[in-house]
Amino acid sequence: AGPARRTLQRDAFERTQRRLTTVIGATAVAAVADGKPQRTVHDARHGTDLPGHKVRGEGDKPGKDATVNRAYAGLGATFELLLKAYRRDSIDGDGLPLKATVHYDRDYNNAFWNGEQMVFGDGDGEIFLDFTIPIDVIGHELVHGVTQYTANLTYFGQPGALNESVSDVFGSLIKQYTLGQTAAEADWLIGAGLLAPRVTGKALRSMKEPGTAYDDDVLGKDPQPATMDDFVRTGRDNGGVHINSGIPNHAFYLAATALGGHAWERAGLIWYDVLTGGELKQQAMFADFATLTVKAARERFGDGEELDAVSKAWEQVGVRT
Ligand code: ASN
Ligand code: ZN
Repeated sequence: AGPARRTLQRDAFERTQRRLTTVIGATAVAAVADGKPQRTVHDARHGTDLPGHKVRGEGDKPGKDATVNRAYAGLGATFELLLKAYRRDSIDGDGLPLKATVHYDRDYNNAFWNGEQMVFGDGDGEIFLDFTIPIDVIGHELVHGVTQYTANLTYFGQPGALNESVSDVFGSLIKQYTLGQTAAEADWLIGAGLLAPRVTGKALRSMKEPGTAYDDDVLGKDPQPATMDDFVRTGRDNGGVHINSGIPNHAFYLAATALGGHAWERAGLIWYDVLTGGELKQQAMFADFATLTVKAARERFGDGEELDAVSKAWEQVGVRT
C-alpha cells in the first residue's frame, strides 16, 4: 500500500501515534507523535492584534505572569483529557498546535476561540475577572475548536445551544479530570471564580441547577432553563445558545451523576462518540442529539446501566429520544 492509501487506512489511534509534523521543501517528514501538546502563549498587551507577542513556548518554564501560566496549563489540561480519555490528538485529532493570546484588549469581558486560536480577556474587574482563572472556561473555548473540526454544529437556535452545551460538558470534564473528581464530587459549575467580588453569584452557569448561577443587579438573573418546559424562544444570543444550553447540560449532569464514578469515562465517552461519530448533523436539534446518545450508549456499553441512565436523563429534561 502506498502512502496515500496508508493515510486513508490510519485509524484514530494510529493518528495519535504518527503524524506529519514538518514539510521541508517538497519532502514530507513523518514523525512519531509524542503524546505532548505544542503550546504557545502570546500577550496582546491590551491591544487586539492577534496573536501578539510570544511569551511562552512548549517546554518553557513558567514566567512571572500568572495569566500566561494559567493559559498554558489550561491548554495542557485540555490536550491531556482529549488524549487520555478519548485518544484524540489535539483539537483537530491530528496534533494541531495550541495557541492562546492573553491580555486581549482592555477590560475585555470574554474569551473565545476564533477558529484558529484561543483569546482571553482580563475582564473589567467590575463584572468579570481574568478569563484564564476557570480551567473549565479555557476548556470550553478550546472545545469549540473540537466541535468546529467534527460535528460543526451551527451556532444558532437548538444546534447552537448543543454547540454551547458540548463546550460546557467537556469544559467541566477537563476540570473534573484535572482535579480527579467523581461526578458526585464535582461542582458542575462553569466559570467558578470568574465573577468579580461585587457580583452576587457563583459562576457563569450551573449544569446541576441551571438558572441558579447568579442573581445580580448588574448581570440580572441566570436565564438558563433545566427542562424543555422552560425553553426560551428568543432572537438574542444567536437564538439563546447560552440560555437553552442549560437543557442538554442538565441532561448530561443527570446521566453522569446517575452513573457515578469519573464522568469522562462513560457519560463523557458517549457524548464524545456522538460529537465525533459522523452522524450528528450541523443542524441537529436536541431530540436528534439525544437519540444519538442513546444509540452511542448501546453501541459502546450494550443494554445496561449506561443506556438506562442516558435515556432517563433526556426524559427528565423533556427531550424525547
Ligand atoms: N465565551 C463565549 C463562548 O464561548 C464567546 C462566544 O463565542 N460567544 O460562548
Ligand atoms: Zn461557548
